[in-house]
Order: sequence, then C-alpha cells, then structure tokens
Amino acid sequence: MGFFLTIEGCEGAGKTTAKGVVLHWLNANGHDVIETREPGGTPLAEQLRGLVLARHDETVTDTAELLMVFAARSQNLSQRVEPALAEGKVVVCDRFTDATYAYQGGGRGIDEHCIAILEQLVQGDRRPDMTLLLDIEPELGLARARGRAIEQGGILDRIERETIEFFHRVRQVYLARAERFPHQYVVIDGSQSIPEVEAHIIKALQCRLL
Ligand code: T5A
Repeated sequence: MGFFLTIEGCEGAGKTTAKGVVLHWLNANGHDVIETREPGGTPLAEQLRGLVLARHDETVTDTAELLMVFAARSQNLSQRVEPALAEGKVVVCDRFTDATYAYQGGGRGIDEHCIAILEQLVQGDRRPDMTLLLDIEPELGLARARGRAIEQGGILDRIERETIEFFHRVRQVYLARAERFPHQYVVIDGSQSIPEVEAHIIKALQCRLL
C-alpha cells in the first residue's frame, strides 16, 4: 500500500535537485505523488523546523534538538505521510529518520539506542521503502551549499555552521546505514555532474517502480 521514498545526504549533496528529478519521473510514469520534507511538512512541523535551524541566543541542547525533529516527524507522519500512503500514493520525503541517526547520532553523538526508542514511539513500524542517498565529500557539499547561500544573500543556518568534522561524522553514519540496510538504500555519487546523477536516479526508480 503506497510507497515511501526518502532522499538523504549531507548539506549541498544535491537532494533538492534529485527531488525534482524524482517528482518529474513519478508524474510522467502515472504515479499519484505527494512531496514533503523534514523537519517540516505541516504548519506546526514547519514552525519546529524554524526553531531547529534558527540561531538562538540560548544554547539548544542536543536532546532538545532531537525531540524537536521527532515532534515535527510525528506531525508530518500523522497529517501527511500516513494518509497519503493509505490512499496508495507515492510519498517523496526530503530527509527522514536516517537524517536523525546521521546528524543527532553521528554529528551530535547521541546514543543510537535513544534514537531507536523515539523512532519506535513516533513511527511504529513505518520505515522508508527506498532511500536515495546522495553521497558527497562534506567539503564539496558545504562549498556548494555555502555558495548558494551567498548567491541568494542568505545566511547559514545553525546546522550549516557546524564544523567539517561534524559533517564527516554525519557522512560516516549515512554510509554505515547504507551498508546495514542494502534493501532500503541506493547510494549515488553526488559529486558527479547533474545529468549523471539524474541517470542513476532514474535507473533506481525504474528498478523499483516500473
Ligand atoms: N536535520 C534534518 C537534522 O539535523 N535531523 C533530522 O532528523 C532532519 C530530518 C535540513 C537540516 O536539518 C537537519 C539536516 C539539515 O541541516 P535541508 O534543507 O533539508 O535542511 O538540507 P540541506 O542539506 O541544508 O539542503 P541543501 O539545499 O543545502 O542541500 P541539497 O538539497 O542537498 O542540495 P541542492 O540540490 O539544493 O544543491 C545545492 C547546490 O549545488 C548545486 C545546486 O544547483 C545548488 O546550487 N548542485 C550541483 N552542482 C554540481 N553538480 C551536481 N551534481 C549538483 N547537484 C546540485
């Protein structure tokens, strides 16, 4: 019933670009699709996203950050994801709980068993059917993300300002999870050109959804 597809990767890996390719292919092949993102996806979850990414005068504890991403996830799941899957739709979600393992687990150092407890509480048995992981050296991804932020006159969010070591730990957790869950993950080299990345994404979609 339905198909739950998530897109993951470090900053600037090309997730937004990949999402465009995925949505275009799914629509062209007659699938009924909704898109969402995490943290976010509902008005309340988007407010939580704002809190997670904003820079604050007061220190945000790692635990508070973890609870905010799961609070947003609970809203997104109950209001958007589960109803769409129940109607047989394909749900395309820009980041999901693999990001929590990578950022709060790898990046912040929170014990993965604590994350697993919240995952079970919030999601029950719901897991992605397929995860496209855009893998990239953090130096290249951050250069892209920071370049775009400068182009758009924006400022870096609270997480984008983390150290390069933080993003190396994030990447290592993503790669470890891809090895552990090969039925779920498709790893795509995000340092390739956009047409090359696009070709790999389409091949992966054809394998699972044609
Ligand atoms: N978070 C999220 C947690 O900490 N815990 C969680 O549980 C969850 C769910 C969300 C933040 O929240 C954190 C992680 C994140 O820090 P986000 O907006 O989802 O933020 O993630 P970002 O990584 O910040 O998104 P970006 O927009 O920076 O990166 P993308 O989407 O991966 O990259 P994209 O496609 O926008 O591309 C960036 C630039 O590179 C170019 C694009 O044109 C663009 O300018 N580009 C390429 N250039 C050359 N070759 C390619 N192949 C290219 N692909 C893209």
